[in-house]
Formats: sequence, structure tokens, C-alpha cells
Amino acid sequence: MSTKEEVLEKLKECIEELDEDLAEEAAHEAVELNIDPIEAISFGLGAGMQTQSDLFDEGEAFVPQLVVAAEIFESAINIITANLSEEDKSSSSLGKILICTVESDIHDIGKNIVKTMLSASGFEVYDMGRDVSTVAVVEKAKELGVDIIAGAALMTTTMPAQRDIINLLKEEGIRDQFKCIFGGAPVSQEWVDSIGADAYAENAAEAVTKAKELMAAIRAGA
Ligand code: B12
Repeated sequence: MSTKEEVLEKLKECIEELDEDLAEEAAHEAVELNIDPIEAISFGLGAGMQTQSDLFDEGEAFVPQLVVAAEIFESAINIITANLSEEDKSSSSLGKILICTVESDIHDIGKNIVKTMLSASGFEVYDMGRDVSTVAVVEKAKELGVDIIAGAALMTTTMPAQRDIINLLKEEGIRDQFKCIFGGAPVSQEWVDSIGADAYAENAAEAVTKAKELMAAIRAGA
């Protein structure tokens, strides 16, 4: 039987080595050892994904490798979270979040990691997928009565769609009903400030921290 540290190391390694069998084995061991999904992502799967991202940036890895890594990540996290009952998830709901990748942008690997981390942290997350029109985002946010709208943009050309979401909320006179958090590789704190959004997070762990801060602000009536 592996120790917790060994399992976390295996979860990292399976993403780095693109090893599906190891992913399945480590995910089952994580369940047996009752490892918190947040830790499984932060110190295991997510750490492996970071290695893959760094390799890509250094020109040592290519797109198909990242896509396969994301698939392995997803299958492992499905095993790890399979036993969390719906009741567990909703009774511990910290708040309701709508997440998507913005209009004209089909990158969703990072958004899916953020979604998983938010759900595993106790948020009720509604995922609209990728390339979601601004109008659809705002309509769905109203329909579900979410607390937070979270949007990913992975290209400089699609970042303006984050601003469009803010502007449409303003046009409809409902800007104060939602907190907006945005992210994605080209997005920065400076950009998010400039479009009048509420928060920026550089990675999935930070997204959880920021989402909790936004919920605290909502509860404080800010
Ligand atoms: C994988 C990939 C693809 C895959 C996407 C598969 C998928 N299902 O997502 C495919 C092959 C489909 C693809 C297509 C294209 N791509 Co591409 N792609 C990438 C690549 C290599 C990696 C992105 C990624 O997944 N990174 C790994 C994840 C884990 O990191 P991440 O997304 O940054 O997410 C983290 C944070 O940003 C943050 N985060 C992410 N989302 C959110 C959301 C919120 C709310 C918050 C708070 C935080 C947050 O947390 C995440 C976890 O830590 C990038 C290069 C790069 N370095 O970004 C190019 C890149 C983004 N692509 C690029 C381009 C140009 C394209 C194409 C137009 C190519 C083409 N000519 O066809 C098309 C886009 C079509 C479209 N309409 O969208 C360019 C964009 C350039 C620009 N204009 O800014 C990049 C930068 C490559 C480059 N250097 O030129 N791509």
C-alpha cells in the first residue's frame, strides 16, 4: 500500500509521463486513502499539468501531448470525485458559479481544471463549455441566479469578450447582481481591472481563493 506522498507523486507522474494505467491506479489509491480532491489536484495532477505547460512553453512539448495530458487528468479526477455524493456537493455549496470559455475561443483545458478545483472545493459549478456567446452567458447567469460568472480567454483576440460580458451586464442594469472573475494565459490583473471585473486568478488554486473572497464580499453586501 502506497503512502499519501507516494500517491500524490504518482498522480503528478502519470500526467508528466502520459501514463493512463498509472493514472487509474493512483486515482483508486487516492480514493482508498481518502485523499482530498483539492490536494490530489494541487500536489498531484495539477502539478503534473504545470510541468506539461512549462514544457510546451520551452518548446519541449506540443499540443497533442497537452490534450492527452488533459484527458488523463479528467479521467483520474472522475475516479477521485466519483464517491462524492450529489448531496455532499450541494449541502456544502459555498456559492453558485457559472463558468465558460468566452465567445470564439475553444481552449478549455485550463477552464476545466479551474471548474474541477472549484467543484472539489465545495462550489456549485455550472459549466457552459467553450466558445459561449456573451448573450448566452448573461442569459444563463440570470436564469440560474448564480453568484459568480467565471470566464476563460486563451487568446488576445478573445479577451475582449470578457469585457463584453461586463458591458452587457451593465447595459441590462444587472452588473451588481454578479461578481465576475476572469482568467486564461494572456489575461492579467491589469486587464481585469481595466474592464471593471471583480477578480483575476493566475491558476486554479488561486481561482478558488479568489472565488471564496468574492463570496465573502457578497455576504458582506459589498
Ligand atoms: C492546447 C492548445 C490548443 C488546443 C486546445 C485544446 C483544448 N481543448 O483546449 C487546440 C489545438 C484545439 C488549439 C487551437 C487553437 N489555438 Co491554441 N493553444 C493551446 C496551448 C498550446 C495550450 C493551452 C493550454 O491548454 N494550456 C494548459 C492549461 C492548463 O493552462 P491555461 O489554459 O493557461 O489555464 C490555467 C490558467 O490560465 C488559469 N485559467 C484558465 N482558465 C481560467 C478561467 C478562470 C475564470 C480563471 C480565474 C483562471 C483560468 O488556470 C488554469 C490552470 O492553472 C496554447 C499555448 C499556451 N502556452 O497557452 C495555445 C494558444 C492559446 N493557441 C493559440 C492559437 C492561435 C490557436 C488557434 C487559433 C490556432 C489555429 N490557427 O487554428 C486555435 C484556436 C481556435 C479557437 N477559435 O479558439 C495561441 C493564441 C495566440 C493569441 N492570439 O493570443 C496560443 C497562445 C499558441 C501560440 N503561442 O501561438 N490550441
